[in-house]
Amino acid sequence: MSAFESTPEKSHSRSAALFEEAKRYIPGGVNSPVRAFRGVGGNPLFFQGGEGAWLTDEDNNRYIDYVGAWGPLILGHRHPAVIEALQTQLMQGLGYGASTEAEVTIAKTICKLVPSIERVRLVTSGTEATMSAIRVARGFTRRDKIVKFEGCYHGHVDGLLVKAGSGALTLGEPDSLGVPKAYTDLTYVLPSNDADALVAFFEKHGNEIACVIVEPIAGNMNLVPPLPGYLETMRDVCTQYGAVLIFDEVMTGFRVALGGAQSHYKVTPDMTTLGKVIGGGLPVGAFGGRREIMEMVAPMGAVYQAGTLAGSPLAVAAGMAMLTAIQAPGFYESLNARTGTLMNGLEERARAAGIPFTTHSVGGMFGCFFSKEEKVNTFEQVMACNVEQFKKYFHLMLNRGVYLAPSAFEAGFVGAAHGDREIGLTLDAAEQAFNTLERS
Ligand code: KE4
Repeated sequence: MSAFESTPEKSHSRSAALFEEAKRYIPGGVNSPVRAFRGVGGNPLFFQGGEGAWLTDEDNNRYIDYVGAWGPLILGHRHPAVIEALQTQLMQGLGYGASTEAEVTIAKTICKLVPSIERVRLVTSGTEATMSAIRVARGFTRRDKIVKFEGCYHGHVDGLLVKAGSGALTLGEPDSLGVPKAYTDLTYVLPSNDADALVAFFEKHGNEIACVIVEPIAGNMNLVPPLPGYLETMRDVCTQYGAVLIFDEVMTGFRVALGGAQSHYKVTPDMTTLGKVIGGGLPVGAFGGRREIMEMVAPMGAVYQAGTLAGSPLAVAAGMAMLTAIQAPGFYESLNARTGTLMNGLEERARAAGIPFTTHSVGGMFGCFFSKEEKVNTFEQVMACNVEQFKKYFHLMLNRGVYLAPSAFEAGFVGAAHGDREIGLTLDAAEQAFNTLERS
């Protein structure tokens, strides 16, 4: 088929029917907003299963999957080692509300792979991890105010659903109904990737700050890596003013390198939050860090935190199978190479079609931008991208069997199951898509 022939529209009738029924029982018909396709238009897909790098929807359409359940499935769908670990655990039990050897094993593994984590506590989502880490940082410093950055997302914690204040005001404003102003009055929102603004802020407020929480590689405003020196500056000001530096590695942990973004950039935080990959696709989050900080956590210390299903034997079994597999020699070199091949191929094809397009990638994470910028490095530049062009591209790719994140503000994920065939098919689909888009 030539690069210019359009492919027949896929039928999504069963997904559409399920969506109508879902809306009768679930707000917006989905259990998490981004799944509703409001960022790209049209009805969301409902999926029946996955295998390797491939997803099958309820209308039996198959797609190469670059969402990977939003990051956890770095080995692809239904990896044999994960399935086997789950089957073995299923024969033992689903959970006890008491401790298991597996929790010791995964804690030891996390502390080994991320040396800045001397003590770690498992929870059941990234949100719980960031919420708990902030509480511990406040307990450790006896300070209340926190700093986050525009464009970074850390889960739906009240004090983090905050958008930048107007003008010079760095105090945040609620970014969701139901979040009391009193919460956001404790949250400063600073511009992303701006070391000068960070230093100036800390010179004025540094002694008030309990913690700074940052996605070391922003993955929730599409993918925007830190500018050279930015994380180092953040580390320095936190040390200077006694603020706890929290790297939210829920998405980047074990995704960009075996030791996460902190090992990739060689900047050591005081605390780290994790999720996604460490659960192997099941609900797991974690927060951890320096021993003296983590010993504040109940029952050892006075900062309370708890969870019925924390350390679930099933979730830990899946997570441990994944953490074992990613330690294979050459795993990340191979992942980096495949992501790089995909990004270079997309840029080449967009350039040949005269479409303004640029990418970022780190390890198995990538970001694609319909932008005239050489590289997109700030929240403002992300917001200036051509979102309408992305929406058309998303649907052109979907109709050619490639499932991208349904939002111009999300990162994409390459996993070990994306082989040469999947990358080649993706680039063929992209060539057709770029040649169909209007040159803007
Ligand atoms: P969860 O509570 O959704 O497990 O994790 C929250 C979270 C925390 N920190 C970072 C850096 C994250 O990326 C996330 C969640 N990521 C989104 C994807 N951008 C999850 C997808 C969704 O919200 O449905």
